[in-house]
Amino acid sequence: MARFEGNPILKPIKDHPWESKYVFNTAMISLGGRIHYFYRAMGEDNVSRLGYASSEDGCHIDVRHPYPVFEPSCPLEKYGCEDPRMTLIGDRYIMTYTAYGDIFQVGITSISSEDILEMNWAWGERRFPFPNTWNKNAVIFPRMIDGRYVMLHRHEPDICIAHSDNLCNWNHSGVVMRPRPGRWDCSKIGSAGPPIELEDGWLLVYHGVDEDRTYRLGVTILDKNDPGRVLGRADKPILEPWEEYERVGQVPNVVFSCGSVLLGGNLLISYGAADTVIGVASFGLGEILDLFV
Ligand code: BMA
Repeated sequence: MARFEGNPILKPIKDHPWESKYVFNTAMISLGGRIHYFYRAMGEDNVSRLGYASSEDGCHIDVRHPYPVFEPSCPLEKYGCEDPRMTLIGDRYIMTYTAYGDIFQVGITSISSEDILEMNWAWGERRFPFPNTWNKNAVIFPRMIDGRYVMLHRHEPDICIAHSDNLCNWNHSGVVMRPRPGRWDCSKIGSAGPPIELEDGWLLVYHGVDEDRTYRLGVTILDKNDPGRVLGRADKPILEPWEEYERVGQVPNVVFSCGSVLLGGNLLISYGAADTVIGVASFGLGEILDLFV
């Protein structure tokens, strides 16, 4: 495992009122030979909006949009749109995020690949599939499984599963994984980015919170044809707050991921650090899979 030595890759920009204080949890996709980030930003008004940046290698950012690319648009989002995750289905990226109003709940929208490449922020309709339910950390699998779309979401404190025929209406259907008493993930858990398909299952990175509210990242493998079944769950976390930028900030001792990308034999994971800046870390896939044997 190696953190990028140039971390943090993204910091707040004082002169941009919407992202002057914190930039953190970020969707991460690989498209058109570049890595694209849609990151949560907070500024003067403490409302979360999404910013956009991109990079050839995921580490050195050379494009950054000066304005928010996604903002609250209705009372259900009055305090912000947080923690985006993106999954390619057909030629559209489906984005799940946390809509924060009187409660926080899952929001879903989408954007075409072409619009991302042209930096034309033409998002589709926004939907809120679990009305009046406190719910967040939703990730969608990149293909149908057994004829249905599949989502993992979080009814505190567990990772749960939901299914859909059309990506619009979702039926919650049970718990997939619970916190483990006495461990680093004892208090609550939630998916990081969308699951990644490997030969023998789905690799899911997730965050676990302990009694001291420290956020770490761990990994689990879900059954390829029945993703509600956990085949393996690594004992130890793969990333925990250690560097100063992960320990000190808006919320101390947090690494929180909303996406990763497989580049050759490496998994590049992006993460919000201390809810203040964004870092990346690279893991050999072999190194991760060894955690399950
Ligand atoms: C969670 C979310 C994340 C945040 C984390 C740590 O509940 O709000 O956006 O990174 O707490 O503060």
